[in-house]
Amino acid sequence: MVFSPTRRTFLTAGLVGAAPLVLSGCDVFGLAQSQGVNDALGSSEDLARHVQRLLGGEALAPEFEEAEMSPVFRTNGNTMPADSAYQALAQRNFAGFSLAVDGLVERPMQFTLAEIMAMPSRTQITRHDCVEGWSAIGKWTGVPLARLLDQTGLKQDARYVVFHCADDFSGSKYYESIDLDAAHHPQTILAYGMNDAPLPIGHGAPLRLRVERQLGYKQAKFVMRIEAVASLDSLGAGRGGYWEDAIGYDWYAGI
Ligand SMILES: Nc1nc2c(c(=O)[nH]1)N[C@H]1C(S)=C(S)[C@@H](COP(=O)(O)O)O[C@H]1N2
Ligand SMILES: [Mo]
Repeated sequence: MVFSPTRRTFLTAGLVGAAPLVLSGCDVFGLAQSQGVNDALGSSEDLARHVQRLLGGEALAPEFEEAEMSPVFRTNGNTMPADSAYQALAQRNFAGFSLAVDGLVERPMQFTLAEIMAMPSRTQITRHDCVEGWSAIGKWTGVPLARLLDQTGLKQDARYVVFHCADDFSGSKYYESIDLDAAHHPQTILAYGMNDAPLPIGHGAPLRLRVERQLGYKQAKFVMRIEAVASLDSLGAGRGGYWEDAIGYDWYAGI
């Protein structure tokens, strides 16, 4: 055991409680675009992230039994990218697909689906929590993201991993990002299987991210390219993800 209950209570009350205060203070003054507030937002999110690490360390998200799997796992968000290149790949059952891993890596690489499926895999039964208020338990099979990053290597200045997706909302492609701790977490996988079957298109075929200690919108579907970056500033509006930029969802989104 790492912390006594007293210490845990203290940390939770003292630190987790502090982060929303910083945020609402920013909103009250309507300064959301100013640099100072971006710094404040950054540090409060950093704080929430560090507190989760402090309390849970590299803890695993809960895993469930087969009997606990949801009979229906609904889809959400986009269920079929409009992109014609994606649709051409889908028609060939993704035979011509390859995943690009580039940016601040030592060796930019392309991985075919066959190569990815030949790598060591992980299967996990986890609960997906959507911020809109629904959850579902499903079984995911895929390659640990850490195995791909082992192959490409990361440059010293890499701090985040960005997922570029095939689908869009009104012409803006979906994207998400996670930090390197989440990227190397053992339950962070690029899933190609769901519930003992190939990942359906509606759930993000051919590859979708599972980053199990974070909310549903972080679980990027239709991942075409992974990019290692030093900063999220030049990605979209700079908040690290499609919904973060569009409607201000939290970037870290820990659960
Ligand atoms: N590319 C992409 N990824 C996405 C979305 C999306 O619309 N496009 N929606 C997100 C949201 S809000 C949720 S809750 C989950 C839904 O995953 P599911 O369709 O497998 O249930 O995917 C997330 N990842
Ligand atoms: Mo969601």
